[in-house]
Amino acid sequence: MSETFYGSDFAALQSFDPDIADVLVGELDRLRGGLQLIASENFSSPEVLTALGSTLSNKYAEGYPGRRYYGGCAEVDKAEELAIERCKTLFDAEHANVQAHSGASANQAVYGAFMQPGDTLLAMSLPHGGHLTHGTRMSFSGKWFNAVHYGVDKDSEDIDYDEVERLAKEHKPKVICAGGSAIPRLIDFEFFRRVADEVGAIFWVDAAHFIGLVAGKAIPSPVPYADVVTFTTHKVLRGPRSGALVCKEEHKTALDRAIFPMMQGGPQMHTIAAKAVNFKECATPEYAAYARQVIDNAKVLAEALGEKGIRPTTGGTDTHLSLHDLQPVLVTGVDAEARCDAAGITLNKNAIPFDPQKPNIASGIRVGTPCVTTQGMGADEMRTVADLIARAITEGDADPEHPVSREIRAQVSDLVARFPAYPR
Ligand code: DSN
Repeated sequence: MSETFYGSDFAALQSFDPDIADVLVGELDRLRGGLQLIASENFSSPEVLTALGSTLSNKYAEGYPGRRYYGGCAEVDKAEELAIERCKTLFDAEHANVQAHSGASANQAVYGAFMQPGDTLLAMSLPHGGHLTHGTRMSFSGKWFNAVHYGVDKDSEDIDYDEVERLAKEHKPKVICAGGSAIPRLIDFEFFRRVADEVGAIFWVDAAHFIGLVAGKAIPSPVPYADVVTFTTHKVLRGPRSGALVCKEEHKTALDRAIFPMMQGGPQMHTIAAKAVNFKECATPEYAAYARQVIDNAKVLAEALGEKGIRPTTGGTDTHLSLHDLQPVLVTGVDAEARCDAAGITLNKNAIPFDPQKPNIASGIRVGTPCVTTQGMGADEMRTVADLIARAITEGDADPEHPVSREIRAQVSDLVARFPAYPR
């Protein structure tokens, strides 16, 4: 191994390009200085970031290990083989493809492998918790495929399983998708498998949000039930910003071909190496404890916000996120997001099921605990966080100089100083 590792040389960057160096420091300060509650974000380890900032970024390696279209791939082949094997072991999967650049590209591969333009997809509707790439009109998936959407039940606010079954029987989709971006409850994968079998559909789980909880064995896995499971690697999982998929052996060739050469060209070998590091991290007992704590924290946070009148939809959560209805406190999602932002709390406005507001206004917020749990916070801190959020939303202001914004920011500062992100 060479003694000098060329990567992560911040002093060199600072000297050559102080403008970008300032952005990197500014972002690190932002992460350290506030509360990060976006449910799809996390803090990757320095080891993951080191692999990302490596010379593997230089390598063209179209193809798969041992079958590349370029010479010089011996080292990157080792990284991809490790990532594949670790991913298969972590999820007890028959096959893994670790080349997707993102969750959206992994999802594209599902369409590429199993559907022709005009074919029917059955998936959860975006305003009820689905995802852009699950057949919304603005996305390729809604433009090129006939998307039929199920939603949540009006009373339980959880997936309307009766509707899933009815629509599947009526429309006979090629693919049925479970998963999304704002689903606080566990999904009944066995039910979806049965319905897919009854109508002869492929069963696809987009596990981007909760795969990190599966990796930590904190919730049941979709892998035994689904034909294919796509996911991102940067949410609860805590890896690099990227995607991957696991599938049954019988779909391996179709999905590998759909990733490359159908949807992507050269894989990002530095990111694949970082995914390998991440999968190794996720196989440790420390990670499993982390995944359980993420859920425990999310439950406490959801309940504590509920006690302040910020109602959790479905009555709570089983996962890393909760969705809250702000209508009882007469504040919109967009205002809540801005008030929290001014108070040093980063979260996002979110549509709630049957939302009377437009998506860019929204009646809700989504909060998640991956970041604060990485920082080491527990139940007591979640109650404090709920107090801070509730005060920012009900008494705060979008102006960072407003006295309430200042006061809450000072309390946020004290809290995060006790649980530093990326300790110095
Ligand atoms: N945009 C991501 C999220 O925040 O949930 C999903 O792709």
